[in-house]
Amino acid sequence: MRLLLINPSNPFVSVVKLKESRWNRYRIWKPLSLMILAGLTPPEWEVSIVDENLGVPDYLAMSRPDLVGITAFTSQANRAYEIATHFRNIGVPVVMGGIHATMCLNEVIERVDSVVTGEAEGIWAQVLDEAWHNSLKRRYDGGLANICDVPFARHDLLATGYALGAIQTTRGCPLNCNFCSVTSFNGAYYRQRPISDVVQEFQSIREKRVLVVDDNLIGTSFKHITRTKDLFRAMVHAKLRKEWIAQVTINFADDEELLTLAAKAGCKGVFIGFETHTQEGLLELGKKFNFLKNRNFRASVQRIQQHGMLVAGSFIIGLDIDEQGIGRRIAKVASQYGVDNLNVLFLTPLPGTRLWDQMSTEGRITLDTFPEDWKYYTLAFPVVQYKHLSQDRIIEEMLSCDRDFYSMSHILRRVCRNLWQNRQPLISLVGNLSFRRNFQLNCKTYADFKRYLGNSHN
Ligand code: B12
Ligand code: SF4
Repeated sequence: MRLLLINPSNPFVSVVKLKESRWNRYRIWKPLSLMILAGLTPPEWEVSIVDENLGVPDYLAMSRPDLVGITAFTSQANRAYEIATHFRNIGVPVVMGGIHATMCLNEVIERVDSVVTGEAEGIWAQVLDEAWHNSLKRRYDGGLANICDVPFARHDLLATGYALGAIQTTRGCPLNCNFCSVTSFNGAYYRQRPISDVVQEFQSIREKRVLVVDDNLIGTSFKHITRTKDLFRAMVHAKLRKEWIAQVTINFADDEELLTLAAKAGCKGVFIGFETHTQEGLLELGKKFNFLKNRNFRASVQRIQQHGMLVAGSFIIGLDIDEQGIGRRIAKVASQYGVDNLNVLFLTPLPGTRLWDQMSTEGRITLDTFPEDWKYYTLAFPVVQYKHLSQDRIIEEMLSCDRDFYSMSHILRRVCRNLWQNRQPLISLVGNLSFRRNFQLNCKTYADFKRYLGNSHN
């Protein structure tokens, strides 16, 4: 029996725009969910993975699978349905799982043969067995997996074309920020994989560079940090010789031993969600823990950088407190913090989040022709009514932020600093140029988006 697993593309997501920007090739990650599903699949199935981010194949020319499994974030849902329709039309059953299928079960179940909600580890074997015997159910629920059951992902699949491999060491987050899906999807309990599994799996990754996909690698308590340090020690001991990047909270900067061990274990950069520079903003987003009293963000960023790591900062634009001028303000704050890269996203209600409930109750969701409009839920489009900023205005704010932060003079200043500090100047240059190019491409994308809004949503 042949199983084909598919990661759908969304043309609005920058990593897909490889033709328009060659810099994006350095940002392509392997789709971990499908590699884990492949890892859970018994050997009697012949598994292959198609990642449409690297190009959409001619499905008709491929040998016909017996079962298709599709994953999708919300922004990939439209394309997922197109693929599902194609395979169902030729008589191949389609199973869909992942975050969108879990949050929008009723929508998805109308468009595929079977939906798997939650995490797959506890249920995938049963799904396959019933597919094998032609008795697929319409719905399965994996719930939250026992973290020790997470298998090694099939890192041997998808051999070429990727800048980074991927691995996951923890799941879940207790913090439940209002815009984020993680607590409702992966649960509030922070689950950590056994250290020996993580180290062994790291060794099986082919790529030199790896994305640790954890939402927060260091966790939220002393106990979590102690485990993270043990993990780093084991990675050093195993002489992995991998270079990796991960998402952490700013609290990463508060523990010198943690920073030293992370750098020794191969950490080359961290991604930190600052979200906003004001206390009111953090309260609005429910991200209170970022607001440690008297935290000096610049000093915190510098402490991380002193260990040779790059810091990419993420901010959200479109909070109720944001007014005209917020774009340039964010660019200025990010420069003051001294981050090496800046990623600004529009405040976007994703299904299943507290923000979604709030925005829909208040009738503020403007792009609401679903499923068509899901493709704009990439956090790079303004999909709701913002309190003080019209849709045109907020796009201008986003562009002015990027124009400012990614001006050639600012890029050169940052890269010279990296050179001077001997802190990955090349990666910093590539990262900055990639963001700058995507900003240029976005100008055209926004013009098209405004036309779409004008025509279909008045
Ligand atoms: C890594 C990551 C990325 C990487 C993806 C790399 C890659 N190639 O996979 C990058 C940086 C590219 C990325 C981009 C985006 N991301 Co992202 N990302 C994540 C992150 C941190 C981890 C995802 C992951 O790999 N998890 C590990 C795997 C094993 O878990 P999983 O995907 O959930 O899969 C399990 C189950 O869902 C299930 N499953 C999944 N698929 C299938 C399919 C079948 C058939 C079955 C049976 C089961 C099944 O089984 C798996 C094992 O249990 C998540 C947060 C999170 N905790 O999930 C956010 C997250 C998925 N991202 C999110 C968002 C919003 C985005 C972006 C839209 C915006 C952005 N700029 O971040 C873009 C969109 C990309 C696109 N293509 O459209 C949201 C999605 C919410 C939603 N409703 O869609 C999340 C949840 C974060 C959040 N704060 O809410 N992301
Ligand atoms: S944004 Fe980060 S800290 Fe907040 S709930 Fe999501 S994963 Fe947790």
